[in-house]
Formats: sequence, structure tokens, C-alpha cells
Amino acid sequence: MSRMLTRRRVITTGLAAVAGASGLGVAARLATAYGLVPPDSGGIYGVGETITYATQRLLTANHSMAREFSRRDISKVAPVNGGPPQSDDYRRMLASRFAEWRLDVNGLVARPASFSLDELKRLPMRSQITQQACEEGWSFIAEWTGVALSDLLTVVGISPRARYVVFYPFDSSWESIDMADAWHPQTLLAYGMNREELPSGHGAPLRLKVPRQLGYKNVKYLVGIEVVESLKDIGNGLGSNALDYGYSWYAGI
Ligand SMILES: Nc1nc2c(c(=O)[nH]1)N[C@H]1C(S)=C(S)[C@@H](COP(=O)(O)O)O[C@H]1N2
Ligand SMILES: [Mo]
Repeated sequence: MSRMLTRRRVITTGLAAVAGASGLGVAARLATAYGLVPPDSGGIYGVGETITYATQRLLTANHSMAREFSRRDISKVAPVNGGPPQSDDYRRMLASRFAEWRLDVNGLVARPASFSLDELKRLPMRSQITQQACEEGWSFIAEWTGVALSDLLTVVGISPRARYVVFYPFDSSWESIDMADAWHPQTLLAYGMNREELPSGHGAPLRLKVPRQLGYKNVKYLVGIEVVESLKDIGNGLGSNALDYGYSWYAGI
């Protein structure tokens, strides 16, 4: 057993034991010591959120993978949740097949950049057949094609201070993920679905696929990505628009 694993085991066991025995506050302080506090830890569910997030991160520290399926598992019906944005901007871009659309990438990056869809398609292409599970209780399996977020982050160069990646869409459903998910090999910026262009309802021209988290983290209709050290000055300061609807920032499955 490697020293890393031993340490992780001690920490994980420690967190759960402390949470049970000496109160959640101590466990939360332990999580703080290891930098595993989610941005919404201040709310009413704060301590619970911290324990869930810290425990999952420690248990899955070696990039555990979401299950991948085969082509025959692809769902015949893929529901849409949150249809195409109603803004004139979006409609105009959809009509011109996103010729003028750009993905802005900035924040704590060495080379801020603005990518056209064609430029993104020239980066290494990845595909995965994964399940998307909505927090409302339904799911479907689809094949997603796009560029690994890690490849894009490598192109722009990330500061060592970076802790979160924020995703901005045409509509209000912005989200953020931590660097563990950002570098995860299955975290994809998808422009294709089931071997076709990404349909407008499913997030055209580009959406995030983060298969180890619930549906709402998979931001559709992207326009920008920002790399940050802290989320407190962005939107509600809690790292996710979903917090305004009672969901938590971390939605790992
Ligand atoms: N920009 C944006 N992204 C979004 C949403 C949305 O309304 N707007 N809905 C989310 C929710 S709740 C889910 S379950 C999935 C749904 O993706 P689908 O429409 O491809 O099934 O997208 C997520 N991403
Ligand atoms: Mo959802």
C-alpha cells in the first residue's frame, strides 16, 4: 500500500469518525485544513456539504471514472431540460450556425483566448458514451463528442493559484467546478451528440459534460470560461446559480 493511500485512508476515516464522535464542526475544520471546503459551505447545509464534498474528494482522489456505455445502450429518447435561450443574440447565432460565436477563456490563465467553433474542433477530439442524470430523477445515455477541458486548459495555461473553473452560458445557469473535475479525463466541452452536431435544445454550440455530477452542473449554451481562485465575487458568491433554487454546489454522483 502506498504512503499516499495510507494517508488518504487515515484522513477519510478520520473525517467520518470525527463527524460522528466529536461533532460536525471539528470535521469541517479538518476539511478546511486540507483545502476541501466547497464554496457554499456557509449556508444552512454548510457543514453537511463540507463533509460530503471532502469525503468524496478524498475517496476519489485518483480520478475515479464515470461508467462508459456501448453504442447499443444509447437512449432512444433524450429529454431536454432548459430549452434554447430566448435572447436575440442566441437566435441570431443559431441562425448563422454559430459562425460568429466565440468561447472566451480568461481569468488566471497565461494566454487568455477566444475560440471559434472551428478552432475548438481542431483541438484533439474525444468521445464518450455516458449517462446524464438530472436531479429531478430522470436520466439518459448519449454519446458526447468534443474537446477535453484539460486540453483547453493546457492550451491557455493555468496559474498555480487556480482553484475553480466557472462556466458562463447565454442564459442564467452559470456553474463552477473545482480543479479535480476540471482536469478529470472525462470532463468534456461537447459540440457533438450521438454523432451529430449538438442539437440546440441540448446546448448548442457547446456544453460542459461532467459525468460524475448531476445534470445541472452540465452547463449548456456556453459563451465563456473563467479560471479563478475564489468564487466569492461572482454572482451570488456561492459558485452556482443552482444554489438560488435550493441545490448544492457539489453534485457528485
Ligand atoms: N445553460 C443551461 N445549462 C443547463 C440547463 C439550463 O437550463 N441552462 N439545465 C441543466 C439541467 S437541470 C439539466 S438536467 C441538463 C439537461 O440537459 P439536456 O437538456 O441535454 O438533457 O442541462 C443542464 N444545463
Ligand atoms: Mo437537471
